[in-house]
This record gives sequence, C-alpha cells and structure tokens, in this order.
Amino acid sequence: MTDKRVLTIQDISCFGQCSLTVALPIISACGIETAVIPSAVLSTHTSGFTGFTCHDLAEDIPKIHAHWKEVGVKFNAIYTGYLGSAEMIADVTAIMQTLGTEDGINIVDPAMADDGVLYPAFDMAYVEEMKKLCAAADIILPNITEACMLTGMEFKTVYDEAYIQELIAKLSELGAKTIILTGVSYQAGRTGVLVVEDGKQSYYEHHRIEKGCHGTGDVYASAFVGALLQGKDAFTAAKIAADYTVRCIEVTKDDAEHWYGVKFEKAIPELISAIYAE
Ligand code: PXL
Repeated sequence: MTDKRVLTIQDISCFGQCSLTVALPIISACGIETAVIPSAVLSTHTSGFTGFTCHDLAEDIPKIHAHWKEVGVKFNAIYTGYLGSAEMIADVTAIMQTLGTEDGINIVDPAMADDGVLYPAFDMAYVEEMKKLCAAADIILPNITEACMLTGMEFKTVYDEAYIQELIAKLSELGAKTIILTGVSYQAGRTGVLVVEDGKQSYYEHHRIEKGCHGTGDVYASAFVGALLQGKDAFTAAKIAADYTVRCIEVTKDDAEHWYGVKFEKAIPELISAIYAE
C-alpha cells in the first residue's frame, strides 16, 4: 500500500464542529484516505449544549470489526478520540491490535476532560478503561487535565517544570511510547506542546489566545494525524497542528454566534501549505 489510510474512531456530534465532523475533513484534506467508525451519534456535543440526544453504537463496533477482518482491510494508523462509553474500549483496543499494517501506528487522544473536569458523559470507570487504551497506543495526545486524570495527579492551572516532568514520568509508566502533552503553559500569554519521544523531550511554545474554543482538541489531534501520515516527524507534526489550531481560534474568536466550535475550514489552506512547506 503506497498511499496512507487512516481509521478514526470517535463519536459523530451532528452539529457542533468536533470529533468526526472535524477529523474526517481535516485528515482527508491532508491527502490521507480516512475511514471512520462512529462510536456514538449525538445531536450536538456535550459542552455548552443542553438536551442533546445520544445513541451509543458500542454494539456495532465488534460487528464492523468482524466484517473488516473478512474484507482484509488494514490501516497505516488508527486514531481514536471521544468514544462515549467505557464498555466499548476493549473492542476499540482489539481493533487497534488487529487492523493495523505491520508498521501501523496507534494514536489515542484520550478526549474526556478539560479545564480540570471530566466531560459530562464520563466517570472514573471510563478513565480506568482509557488508561488501558493509552497503554496500547504508540502516541497519546492528552491535555493537562486528561494527563492528571490518567495519572491521578492533582490538576493545577499554575505549575512549574517539575510538575510537568512528574506528569510525563507517570504518563510514561502507563505504557504509551510517544507523548504529545498539549496546553503546557509556563507564562501568561504563552502556551505550547511538549513532545516526548524515546525519552527525548522537545517543547514548541507559541502565542496563547485567552479565549478557549470548543473542539480545538479534536482539531489539534486531527491535524497532527494528517501531518504525521504525510511523513512529518512527531515534533514537526505537533508544531504544524499547534499553528493550525491557533489560526482556527483566530478566525473564530470575534464571532460571538460561533461559540460552539472553531471555523477550522477557513484555515485548511494554511494547514496544507505548512505540511508541504516544511
Ligand atoms: O471535542 C470533544 C468532544 C467530542 N465529542 C463530544 C463532546 C466533546 C466535548 O465536549 O461532548 C460528544
């Protein structure tokens, strides 16, 4: 297989610009064939909307897996995001263990928490299952809140390098080989991403826009996957994804009506230029 093929497993929030409605267009725009397994169908995402519907698709996952094994389809990367229920995580892990090519990469965004709290649908049973999925991954992309949940460390908004090093040490103990820790901020107005690969650490610091936007974790992870599959090393992909996410927030932040997500479509040309320039 010369062209790269990715499978992404996450929910489809029909409105709200997150999870599959972000991952599929971004990774496809990067020139990568993208297959999906929707883990749940929601009317909207759960951050800021009330009264949303949710239909869990856990029962379909083993059936899709069985069919694909018959078909013989394989993936160069399997990337998981927001899943929905703890019960499906064992089946998702099984997919990661069987449907990858020989050199396939498993990428887990443990999308379950932000700003110190779990998303409404999740509890500690979900966190426990997510730890196992992270252990089966080659690359994990937690934010600081998710890293704290996965390691049992206290969430802090102000911290020093020693705190981040302790988080990294505990995340490494979980078993993931490469860690992309997002939202690492040591000073006002700046934030960044810490990439830990084979024990070697690199930090990419950039401008921090104070206004947080929904769905940016998914935008970040999807751009990272697209850049990585286009042959970038993990640090370069992490940097490209960070710059793209900042641009998505910049083009959205002054539009009060667009509170539910980011206008990631507007900045896709910049993402593609960055991938082909570097
Ligand atoms: O962006 C993460 C995400 C994905 N899917 C659903 C969500 C969220 C964040 O809240 O609610 C359904």
